[in-house]
Amino acid sequence: MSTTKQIEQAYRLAKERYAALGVDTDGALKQVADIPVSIHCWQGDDVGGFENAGEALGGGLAVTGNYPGKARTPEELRADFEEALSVLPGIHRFNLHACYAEMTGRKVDRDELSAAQFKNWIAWAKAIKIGLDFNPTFFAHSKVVGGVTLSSADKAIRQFWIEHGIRSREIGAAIGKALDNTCLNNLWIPDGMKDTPADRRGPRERLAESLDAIYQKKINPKHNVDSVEPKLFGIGAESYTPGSHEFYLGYAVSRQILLTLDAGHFHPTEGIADKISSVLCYLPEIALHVSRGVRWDSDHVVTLTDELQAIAQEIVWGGYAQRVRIGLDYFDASINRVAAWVIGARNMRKALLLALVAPIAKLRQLEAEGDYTSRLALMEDAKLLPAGAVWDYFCARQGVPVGEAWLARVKDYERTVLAKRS
Ligand code: RNT
Ligand code: ZN
Repeated sequence: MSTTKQIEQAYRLAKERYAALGVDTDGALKQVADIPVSIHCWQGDDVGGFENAGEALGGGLAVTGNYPGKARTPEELRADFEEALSVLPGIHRFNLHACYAEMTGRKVDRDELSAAQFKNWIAWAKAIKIGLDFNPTFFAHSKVVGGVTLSSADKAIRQFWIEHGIRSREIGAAIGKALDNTCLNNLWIPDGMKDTPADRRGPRERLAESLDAIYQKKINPKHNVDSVEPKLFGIGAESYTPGSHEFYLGYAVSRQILLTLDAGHFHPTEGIADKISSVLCYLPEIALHVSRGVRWDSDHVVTLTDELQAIAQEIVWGGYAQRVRIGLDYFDASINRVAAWVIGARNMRKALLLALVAPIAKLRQLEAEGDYTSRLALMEDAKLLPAGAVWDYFCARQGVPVGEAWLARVKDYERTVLAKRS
């Protein structure tokens, strides 16, 4: 491991190298810490939640692996997340799902949930000074009948889920108000069909109607902002999902709510980076679920791929840091879950840093001059600029372990805490 002196020396050299290309690394370090990344609660317990409803996950979501030590209680999940936070540089939020409700006394169903079941989460977030985001949970429940919720032909089923959506917005508003920090309320439904449908129109029209019922009530956008998340397909919903990209893009633009682009929800070679500046021509803000698709899975731990870097470049180079709510979305039960959080979150921030130290002004100038040869040449050489030294220095200044040193801490937590869970 490097000493503080070595880290500083390496940074000084890197800074000079970057400065020659017109890049201000000190400025980049100031910015990169302040971009909030919302970390999903569900990596900590395999999308289990705490309702103990005994329902299988379903909805095309599948978590594989049985690595020991998953959080079994809200207290454990909170402790695990704090452990992850302790090795993460920069600002983070925590993204809750409605199924992480804590029943106090009477068990309430999803259509009766209120902020009361989230008061411990709110108190905790306040205590550790993080913002919270929220998601209604439209899966792992007996009222998902025939794989559908808000698009169901059965009015009673639809109504139950509409009520859940309404309750979730009220919870989001209570969270935002209590924390004085806007809560992103993201809606994703599993609705779809395994095989070719005979009616593509009905479910979509019903879905739009259900959504209008959920979003009818005006809520102070300082407390809660709403977003809808499209998906191309899921396991068991391979042929049709009413909530497709076009459906929700049109819905979000016409209702002026947010759209959530999940990196794993499109065709395997279709990235979301290029969609950011397109959608932001028509919406004030969007949300991201940064994920990694692998073949038919859309939820592998985020790694520092070209796609991730392209996403971060679009956010940073486009000047959209204030208009894109970055969130992570993946779940892997085959490795240490705290480490999974850490790896994905650190990669997200590494990608943001890489975008911030790229010689973008120079690249833009070359482009404006029509010198595409030099643009390509610089873009490629810039890939091996000493960003690692900047990242190490950033981690050191943030008071978190440098390089892979975080792993020893998480392994220690595994030995002393996680391994004791049965
Ligand atoms: C599912 C969506 C959704 C979920 C979470 C658990 O494909 O990506 O965001 O991952 O709601
Ligand atoms: Zn998602």
